Amino acid sequence: MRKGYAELRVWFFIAPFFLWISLFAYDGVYADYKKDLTLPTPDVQHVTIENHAFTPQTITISVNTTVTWVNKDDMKHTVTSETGLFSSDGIPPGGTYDYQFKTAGVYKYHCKYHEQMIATVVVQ
Ligand SMILES: [Cu+2]
Repeated sequence: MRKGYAELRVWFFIAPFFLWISLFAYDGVYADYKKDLTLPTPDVQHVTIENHAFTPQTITISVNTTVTWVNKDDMKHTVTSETGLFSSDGIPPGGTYDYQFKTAGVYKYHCKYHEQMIATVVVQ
């Protein structure tokens, strides 16, 4: 048997090992890469506007959570902060309004059109 052929046979057995090692290493590098690319996704919570009420009437969320109000009534409502911090325009039936709460606190709000519609967002 010629020497060159023997070496080729050795590589035939060794090469898959190197391939396996390199794939393993790549997987580790790629996992780190993916981890770096993954930004924290902002949390979103929903409040439903239905039957002239906000549900839940008090929602407790963590800082940086966005609240999306969904109007399921057949008339316009607003989401209006007691302090003027945020205020939607009239949200039409089927419409939504988003607000992101970046500071801990207790935020009372109401609907401009219907005084009895009051609710609270607690940010902690
Ligand atoms: Cu209203």
